[in-house]
Amino acid sequence: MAAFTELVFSGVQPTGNLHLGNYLGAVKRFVEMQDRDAQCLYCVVDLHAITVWQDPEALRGQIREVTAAFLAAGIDPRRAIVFNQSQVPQHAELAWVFNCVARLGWLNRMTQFKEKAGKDRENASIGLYDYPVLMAADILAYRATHVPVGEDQKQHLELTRDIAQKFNTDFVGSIAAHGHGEAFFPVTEPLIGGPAARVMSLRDGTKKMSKSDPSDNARINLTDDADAIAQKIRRAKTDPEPLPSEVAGLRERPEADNLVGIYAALAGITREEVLRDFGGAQFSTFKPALADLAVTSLAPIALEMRRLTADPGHIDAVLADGSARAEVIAAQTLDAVKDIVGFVRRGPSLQAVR
Ligand code: AQP
Repeated sequence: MAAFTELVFSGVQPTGNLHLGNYLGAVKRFVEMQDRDAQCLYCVVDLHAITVWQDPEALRGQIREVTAAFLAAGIDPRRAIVFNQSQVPQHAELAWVFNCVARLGWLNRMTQFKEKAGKDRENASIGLYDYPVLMAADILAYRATHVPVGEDQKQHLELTRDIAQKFNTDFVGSIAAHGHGEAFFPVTEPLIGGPAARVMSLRDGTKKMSKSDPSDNARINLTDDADAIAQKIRRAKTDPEPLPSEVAGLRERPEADNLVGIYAALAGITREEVLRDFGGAQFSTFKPALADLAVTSLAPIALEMRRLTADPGHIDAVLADGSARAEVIAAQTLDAVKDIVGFVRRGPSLQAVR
């Protein structure tokens, strides 16, 4: 592997209905990260997907669809490593070690579990509860330094940092004895930000745009055609006031703020710059401009996704190649972790080699 200064990891669940929030908050930024001096790994996190029930045949299609979205958005599988989690067994293996490092109290604080489990908590899968520990393993199996995600993942990223630090502290002597200095795992930097870190529902500006929203009008799907995109933006909830000329004027106006944020992220500019052009405009002027921009940006991605998903053999080959490359890195981490923890493993331990 070439010597990069950064190692970037992120993932998307193949749970269907990939939407504008996933694109602007995550996938579009994955593409931008390729231009940094970084090894990028982008993962279709299928082990995470089964923490809630998935129809097996549909799941296979959804894994290929997320992969197609990665490629159609501009991720180059020769530069980045594109793979699916279940093909690299080290994710689950490291998650077990981290289950023994993470504390129950830490997981009890995770708000996403509370939201997703709802009132029927006793009936939620153990996987759903343990999701953030597996996420820490996804990231740290590659000792990733940077993780681009949407704002909803902030708490999980903090847990990843806590697990890395506790592992480094618990095993400090063994880490040094095996030649890794004072710390084995990096304290990963979350990359959350930009105007679309949290894209909101088109029907309710206080709710996150989400795959599981029962209203299809609440989100723009990456597979929507031009007519559907334009219609959803036309029908998006707004208030009766014109757009303000200053960002401060978007406070207390969640729907207006959301649409301005979406415009800014699609155009690659700031909210301030959007308001410089549209301050004082009515939504009857702004919405068609936003619809045009969204269609121009998203329609080519949808078209390319359709072309790619028509050839599942090609997608499977991309995933197989990426998984093999990912496993080389993850296996090195796991070998070292086993030595540090005190397991006896097949093959010479790093200590014996020295
Ligand atoms: N609304 C959003 N705005 C910005 N970023 C978002 N992300 C998700 N929703 C938004 C980011 O997309 C990446 C992949 O997300 P995921 O597939 O792992 O799962 P998710 O967060 O569970 O997606 P949903 O849509 O929120 O699904 P449900 O309906 O199940 O809750 C992540 O980086 C995420 O931050």
